[in-house]
Amino acid sequence: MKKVLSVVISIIILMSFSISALAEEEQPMQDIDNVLNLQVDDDIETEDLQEVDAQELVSSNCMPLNEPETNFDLKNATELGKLESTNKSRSASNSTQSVLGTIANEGDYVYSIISLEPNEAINVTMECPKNPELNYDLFLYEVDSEGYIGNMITGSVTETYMNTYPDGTTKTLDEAFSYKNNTTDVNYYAIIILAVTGGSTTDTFKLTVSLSNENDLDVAEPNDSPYYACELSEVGGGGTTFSNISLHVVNDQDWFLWRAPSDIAGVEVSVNLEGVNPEKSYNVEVYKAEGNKMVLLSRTGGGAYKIGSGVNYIRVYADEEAFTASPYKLTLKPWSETAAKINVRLDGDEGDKQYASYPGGTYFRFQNKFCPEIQVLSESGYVVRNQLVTLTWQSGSWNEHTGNSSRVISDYTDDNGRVVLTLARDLQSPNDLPIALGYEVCYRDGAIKFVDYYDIDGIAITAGNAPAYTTVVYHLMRSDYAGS
Ligand SMILES: [Ca+2]
Ligand SMILES: [Ca+2]
Ligand SMILES: [Ca+2]
Repeated sequence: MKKVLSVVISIIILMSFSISALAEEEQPMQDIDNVLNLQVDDDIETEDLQEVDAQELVSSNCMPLNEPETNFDLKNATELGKLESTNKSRSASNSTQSVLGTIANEGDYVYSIISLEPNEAINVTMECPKNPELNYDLFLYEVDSEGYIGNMITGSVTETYMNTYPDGTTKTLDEAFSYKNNTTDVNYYAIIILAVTGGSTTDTFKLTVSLSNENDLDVAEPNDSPYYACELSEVGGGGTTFSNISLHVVNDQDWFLWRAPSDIAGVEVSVNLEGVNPEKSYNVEVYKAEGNKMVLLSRTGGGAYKIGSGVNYIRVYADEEAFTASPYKLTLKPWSETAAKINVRLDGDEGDKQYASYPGGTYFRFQNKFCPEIQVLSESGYVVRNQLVTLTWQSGSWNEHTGNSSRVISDYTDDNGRVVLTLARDLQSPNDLPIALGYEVCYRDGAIKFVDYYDIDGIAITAGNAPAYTTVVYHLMRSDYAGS
């Protein structure tokens, strides 16, 4: 035990050198009692992907939808080309129609009247003119049989902000809403587009309206804009999948809000369609709100977005061409850049004999190869990507002047927060592992008797500001047959 203690002290001294050389801030040294209280734990926890039914989620009210200052009077407005309301001739359970329009002057508005039968739902999208000088908003109001405006029902009032999309298009986010007629009456409504800022006789907007049966809508609806985003629950370290959601018509779009914790760096967002051609998919975008401006976040590749802590908005929508209505699953896999925990699975060349009970206690044993697998996690349990991990090996027997007394090797974690650091006899410097001198001897009694010669070495693994992982290990020189 005395020997183990002296090796631990020497690891601590070595670590204090390497840490002060590597890190900006010196870490507090661990006290020896803690270091000695070692656990023989060679598992890396892998948190499973959690699954959450969208039924359990609630609508957020993070972005309040204010009524416009304009008192709408349809007598002063232009009616857009008539939209076809529900009629018996519709064979499919839903229908989609689009109309283009312009608004010449700031403050003017145009409208379209639509009727909804009981249990009928509507999805409305307004693609804004591609002109940063214009800001148009979209509303749904009640109207009576005389055409008089009643209460505002819903709307979408984002401020124009030109995002550049991966296909090169530069445009502001579409205004959109969805609504269900939950009454038992046929009701009339006015879809109104208001030119809040600017006007143009040439820059067109495109209004798309879909009607469907409310039974076709998923449980998270209405959620067609950040104003009605569905709030996602906490996302686990292994990621979380949200199910029981769908795109039911071509212009349905689903918005989700995720409050990311402070140790977030990015998130992989993916959508998997259920029960259809796996090559088909929906689009996913992540936005930050700056007031009422929706700012598209940049991708680092595939479905991976670099994001910040706090409120992030996720948008799922389909391409118009070749749209397939389908249920889908939304999966979030977060990662961090803030190391808080180091998990280690010790490994080497001793196979199933890699834990040995010698007089110093039961510790990991290797001979010519030591290759621990390391996983770095953040405070929230998110994997820490691209994190420099350093392994310091300290011989318990070699003198410093021989050049064989220590090795320091480093590498970066992969996308799963993992890295394997290898010291072995046959590797080049600095990964070359010196042989053990065999200063410790242990006679192993049993059916077959052996004498083991070994060193007690020290190991320290550090990553960022996470508490260091330290342990003593047995470094076998040879095992001699001593009779049976
Ligand atoms: Ca707008
Ligand atoms: Ca939906
Ligand atoms: Ca929706």
